[in-house]
Amino acid sequence: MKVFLNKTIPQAGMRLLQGSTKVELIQPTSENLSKEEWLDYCRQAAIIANVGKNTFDKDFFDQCPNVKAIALFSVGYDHVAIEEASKRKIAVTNTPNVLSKATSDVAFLLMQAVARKASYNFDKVRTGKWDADLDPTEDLGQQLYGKTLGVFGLGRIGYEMAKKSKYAFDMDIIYHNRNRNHQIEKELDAQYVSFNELVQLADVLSIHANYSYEQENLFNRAVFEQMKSNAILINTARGGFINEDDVYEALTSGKIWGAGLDVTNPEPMKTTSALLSLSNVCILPHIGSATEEARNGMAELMAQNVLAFAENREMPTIVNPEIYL
Ligand code: 8YV
Repeated sequence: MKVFLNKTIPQAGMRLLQGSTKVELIQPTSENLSKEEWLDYCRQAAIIANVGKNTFDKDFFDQCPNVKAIALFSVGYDHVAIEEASKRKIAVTNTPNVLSKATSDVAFLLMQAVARKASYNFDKVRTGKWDADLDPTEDLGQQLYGKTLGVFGLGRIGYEMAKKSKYAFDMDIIYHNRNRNHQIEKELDAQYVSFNELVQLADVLSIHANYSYEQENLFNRAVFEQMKSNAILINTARGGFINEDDVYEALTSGKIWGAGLDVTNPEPMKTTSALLSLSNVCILPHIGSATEEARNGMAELMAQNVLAFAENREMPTIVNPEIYL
């Protein structure tokens, strides 16, 4: 079966794909494909093994009628029109679990970086503004011990973030989610709250939900107005959740205290973004899953999904199992 792999993935996955007799791997000759060149490759394949944010919408499916499965190198699938894929019986798989620890580590890192003004302070060192004459009242951070972590989206990544925060800083955990999770409530003494309560009560509000376009700008001026003035906003999910003009206004007017972002809208973030001029932010270039371990796990899982489809076996992490009903 012809498989179009747009980028070379870590060894663990390449080995599986290259070792299979059922798979004929197509790889592009150049790194930077135009949309048309990319589509030309996709048209030749039955399975698309995709790294990155290419869009798989109705138009894509119309143009590539031979495609039968899409194996993503990500847990998020907001760039795929799942209903449209399901209608056409196209299988879509993602890479959950293997990146939960790595991604939640970045949320945890950002929470601490913002609380202790790490990037601002590093800039002081870098630019020769490390003042030998200590002012004990200047540039103070805040402690996280005993504060309240609000988790928006208590899935696998949200759970890992809650666990770390609970055990490292004895934080109280509140969460908002589509469904309640009684087991996690019991384990972490976590409390389910409404969206408004989450926003109003959290000292740190960390976004971990699955993104869909209806949630664009969910975190906007009206939400920031309800948040605590000492609140830290963390986003390692998708940039689209946050209205960046509104968060800039909230950060500069003192409505919230700081923000740590591993995802932005658009990505890459424009170097002209006003957010980059602020001292109470820490911004990273979407590195949530960027560890050897997580990326190897993602590569292996993506390859296992591809092989399962090619060998007519159940795909380990299918997003739309309804296609087989
Ligand atoms: C990836 C991600 O880095 O898994 C996701 O949803 O956003 C990240 O892990 C990115 O999608 C690369 O394909």
